[in-house]
Amino acid sequence: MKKAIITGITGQDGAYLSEFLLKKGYAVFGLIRRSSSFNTGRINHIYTDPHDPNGRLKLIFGDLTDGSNLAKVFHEIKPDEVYNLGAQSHVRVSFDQPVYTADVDALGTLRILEALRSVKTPVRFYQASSSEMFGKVLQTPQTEKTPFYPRSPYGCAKVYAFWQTVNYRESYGMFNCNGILFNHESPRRGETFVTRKITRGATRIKLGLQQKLFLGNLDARRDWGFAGDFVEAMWLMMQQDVADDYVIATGESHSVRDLLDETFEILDLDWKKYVEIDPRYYRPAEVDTLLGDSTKARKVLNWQPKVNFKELVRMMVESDLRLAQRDKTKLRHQESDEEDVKMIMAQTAAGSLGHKK
Ligand code: NAP
Ligand code: F7E
Repeated sequence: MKKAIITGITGQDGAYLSEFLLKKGYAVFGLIRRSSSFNTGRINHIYTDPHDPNGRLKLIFGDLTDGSNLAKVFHEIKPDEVYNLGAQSHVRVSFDQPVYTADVDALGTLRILEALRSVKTPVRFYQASSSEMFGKVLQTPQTEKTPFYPRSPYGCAKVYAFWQTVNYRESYGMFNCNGILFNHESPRRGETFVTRKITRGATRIKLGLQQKLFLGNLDARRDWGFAGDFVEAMWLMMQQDVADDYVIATGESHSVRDLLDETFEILDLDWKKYVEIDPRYYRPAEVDTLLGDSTKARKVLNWQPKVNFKELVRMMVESDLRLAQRDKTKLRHQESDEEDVKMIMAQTAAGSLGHKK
């Protein structure tokens, strides 16, 4: 049975990739950070009892800032494949925490590469590189040959990790792949990324749970795909005879405004009545437009996306509508529970007063 280690298993891609690898028959080992609150919501449905000898998903505490722990984990597990999906992945936040972002996203990758270099069994490494590396694009559409021009601390950290992944491949003959993935989304997307922020906000507005939606730059354009499709490409890269780097994208670009049109139209609402611009969501430097050309992946990996933009938005709206409905029901129950508690307390007070008399 093949063994895979996934860093960032609690994130959007980690959840989809775990499901995918478990279906392929892998034993999956996920690195998780200690948290004061539960952070395994996206993988609870596939988590098995840690004492079950047949359980194929195991979680291990670890952190990309702790190299000695990474080395220990790799030596103990001796994985066939390592997928490095862990990152401080929010571009806006990287401007507030540039040093931390570099520590996790850039040096974290280097720590993994150094630890893997000393593992004696053959191991393949996947690095979650990003279209953010193209930044202020020097060519459209972007391919594996397009030079990088990162526009954020996040983009810069990912460029560093990209080149170290290549450098370790060329210096030590390691099987290292970079997947240069363009934006990919899903119902499991973090709530502060723009797609999910919009589908979540719009569905809550529809059900009366929220009045307004505050956004930043509506003119930015992205090549948005479905995360479930994109994790297949990660795995395909790791099954090739030769390690290489691939752009993974849909080849279609839409603006944030298009996303608003599509989402609010499904809900039969006019977004202009609800959306307000909040400068807090602007970035010091913006990536205006991204469009990927994944011809190489389509030819070599025989990969292609299955879900298009419209289907993706509908999938996210339907899922968020279900969650909003659940929140509304919970709120109603909370209100009636509150009434019940008040009534019981009033009756108890009256009773205990009566008892005292
Ligand atoms: P995500 O949902 O933000 O998940 C990030 C994961 O990294 C979470 O599991 C998080 O753990 C973990 N993490 C954060 N800091 C860590 C640390 N110090 N040590 C170990 N783990 C840490 O991201 P995603 O969308 O799944 O993306 C997966 C990877 O692909 C990331 O590297 C991202 O930068 C890259 N990428 C994403 C896209 C995209 O459009 N989604 C495109 C290109 C590249 P907690 O749950 O504890 O926070
Ligand atoms: O922003 C604009 C914002 O945060 C998309 C990460 O997964 O993909 C992601 O990075 C665009 C930007 O994604 C809001 O200015 C407007 O132009 O959803 P986002 P991102 O920055 O493209 C890449 C490929 C990664 O690798 C990253 O890890 O939308 N925008 N208004 C907004 N963005 C946010 N978050 N919130 C707003 O209110």
